Amino acid sequence: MTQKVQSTSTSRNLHAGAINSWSPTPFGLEGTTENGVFNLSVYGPKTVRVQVSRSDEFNPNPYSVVKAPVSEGFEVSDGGSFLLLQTDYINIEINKTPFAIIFKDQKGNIINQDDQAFSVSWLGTEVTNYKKLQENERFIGLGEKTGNLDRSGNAYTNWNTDYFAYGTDDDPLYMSIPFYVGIHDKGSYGIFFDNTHKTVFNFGASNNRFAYYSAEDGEMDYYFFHDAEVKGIISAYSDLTGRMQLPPKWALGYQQCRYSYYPDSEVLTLSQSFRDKKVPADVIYLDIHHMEKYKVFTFDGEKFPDPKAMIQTLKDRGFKVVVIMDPGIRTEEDYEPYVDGKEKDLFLKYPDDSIYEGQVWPGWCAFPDYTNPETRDWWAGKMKFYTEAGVDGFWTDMNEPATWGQCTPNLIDFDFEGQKVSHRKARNIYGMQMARSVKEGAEKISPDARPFVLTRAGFSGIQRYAAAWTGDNVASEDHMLAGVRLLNSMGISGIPFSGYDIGGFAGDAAPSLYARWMSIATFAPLFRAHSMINSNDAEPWAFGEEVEEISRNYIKLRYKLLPTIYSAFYSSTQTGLPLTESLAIQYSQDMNVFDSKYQDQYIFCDAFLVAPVKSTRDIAKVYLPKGDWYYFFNDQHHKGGNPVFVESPLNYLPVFVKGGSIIALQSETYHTGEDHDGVLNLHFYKGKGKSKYVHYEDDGISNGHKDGDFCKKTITLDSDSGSVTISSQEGAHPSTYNTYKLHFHGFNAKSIQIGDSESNLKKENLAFLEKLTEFDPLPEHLHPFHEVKNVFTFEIENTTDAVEIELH
Ligand code: NBV
Repeated sequence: MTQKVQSTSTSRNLHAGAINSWSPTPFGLEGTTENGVFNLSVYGPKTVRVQVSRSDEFNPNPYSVVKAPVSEGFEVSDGGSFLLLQTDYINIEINKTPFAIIFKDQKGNIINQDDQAFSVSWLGTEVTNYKKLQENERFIGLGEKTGNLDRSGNAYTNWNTDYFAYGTDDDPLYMSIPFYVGIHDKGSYGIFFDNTHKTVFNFGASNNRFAYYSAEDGEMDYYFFHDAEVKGIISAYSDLTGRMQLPPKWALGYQQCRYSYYPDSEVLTLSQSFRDKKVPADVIYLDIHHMEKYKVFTFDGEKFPDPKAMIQTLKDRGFKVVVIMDPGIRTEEDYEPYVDGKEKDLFLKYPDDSIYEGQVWPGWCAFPDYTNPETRDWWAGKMKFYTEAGVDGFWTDMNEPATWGQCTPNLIDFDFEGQKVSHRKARNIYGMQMARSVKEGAEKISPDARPFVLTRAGFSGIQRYAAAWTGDNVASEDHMLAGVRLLNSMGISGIPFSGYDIGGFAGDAAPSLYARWMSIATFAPLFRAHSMINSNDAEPWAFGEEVEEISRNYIKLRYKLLPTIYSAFYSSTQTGLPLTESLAIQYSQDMNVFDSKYQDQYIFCDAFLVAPVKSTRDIAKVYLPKGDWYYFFNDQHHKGGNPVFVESPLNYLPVFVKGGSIIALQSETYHTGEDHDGVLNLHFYKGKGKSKYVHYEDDGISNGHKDGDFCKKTITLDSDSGSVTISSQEGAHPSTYNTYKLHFHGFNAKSIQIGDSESNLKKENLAFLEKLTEFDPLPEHLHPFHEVKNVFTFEIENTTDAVEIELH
């Protein structure tokens, strides 16, 4: 089909037109069309890039992608009416008249295709790629986006926005991740539109013909990913845009924040309260009141007369301090960072060379141009101010960038690695470059310590520099659940390390809401409570005895689970897969997982199915996908494929363990720097066939793991034969566990054979799961001891050698 009328006016759609010429390139092929140029390049068997431009050159985004195209592993040929580019996974047919692409799998199934009549088109400077909607197509991902798991029928905008107390359906928020996964009956694929301008993604909103993504300027520059499994697509995307680096272990502990804790005596009391009340915690944040007149790189002399001494006391109590940094620099003539930055010409400017000023907390401010490498270095150098006081982590806020009025003029100039572009192209990347500067600064100052940076704004690739949180949420039940979906969506989009403000930032949480939120966040990658100025106190003990007890128990559970969580973080650095996995990842062809009743459910650390439920509900309907499932607190076995009803009083969040899982727990500790008792509890849950868990340890803080100072063991379970193998240790780091206590769930056995020696199982091997909560009264039928059957334990010594275990 050809398009009959080709308008050249900017007020009507202009199609790229027919292919005029083409030739192979070292990485794929390129050519010209009636109205532009195109280039397809292969980045790997599962990843192909498509660029289409109206001018005869390309101006790619220098920030997101860390991979280069490859020159082998594909074939290019001329099929007559179409060109063919084939990798081991994808067959790409490029129709010649007009230019339009069809992506097929190896079996010839159409996985994704352009709407031929429009494929790549322009409307003025706006460029769009139209994709034919496939039968039963669902769309997931797109990073920090509110709304349903399945994004079909909706449209979203990417434009980094400071949005205080956003609504649970509002868009856009702080971060732009223009990557989504499409799933339909014939397969799944991913698309990453690497254009930093304001972009719109329409998944069949207000039409029944196509999905599209468009940018208000720049080029069509997208990467197409295909794999038989959604996991493979996410891995390919995160391979392209880079993966999270292993965070320091303390960042996985409980973190307490408030806008703001001050003066120093309050911070010290807070830290002591955690220890006195025996609530485990690792991190305390200093929000904007630590500064003098909100000026970054200062401490308020009255509120914090001796920050170094205060931080030292916190360290002695086992706490790390994370400090907030906003980009705005007060334009005050005797304020060193302003004077220095001005002199070195490092701030954003108008095209007439005068400094752009916007108003934020400190008053009128200049804004460092983090898209300029010199500015990034300069800022990084200034961070010594904090590290010398003992600060361990950094929190980059307001980096959309936010200014009062929320309407940054578009004409402002940004360096953009020398491309010299306007705010239209640079806004969405600004926050990520601030986070980058901060991460690089922390690394330069302490090359041996792993940095921790938490950011609000970002773009694709942000996972390389920082963890992310979902900004100014609200203390409501709906927000609690919306936050779970935000994290699940960010996980689909390459950002594994993320969290929400537990309890809600704006407003006052009801005690029950706070308790439930805490229990859900126990199973979130970033575990941080935060609340707004003038709101009620929001520490775990601020809501009465019951909530304190529930919070303490869940926080303790988090610390017991750290061996599993830390190992899952390690694994995510290798695969790019999320720690909180929407069910749509592993069970993408099961339509139930998209049902609004179940869409918040997720898998944590590839083992727990977490069903977030409002605190007002004491019975939850949970969908368990096909397979074996065990209710976490009493081991009750369920065959998946159906919904189940489970009681959900405040002290029991519905959590199930997937059959085949191997979970590692340690004894209670009150912060990550404290020693456990040396026993690693390994829990094996019977499923089907083979499964594995990679147990990972290192010193938790340094970069020694990059040079082999780690301890890694691959533990496999064969549920059918009842056998376990623990590999010999890889890496030189001595394990901190001298004993492994093995717990078998759902297996029937009379004896256990370890290596060559066989022992009959005796009474003392019958284990009971530890009680999760001491808070009474436990409903009788939920009593952890009630249903526990077929659970037995066995202790072995942990050595660096391999071990074979068989159940008979
Ligand atoms: O620095 C104050 C707050 C901070 O606590 C919050 O987490 C950020 O999202 N910040 C926004 C600025 C003002 C919020 C009203």
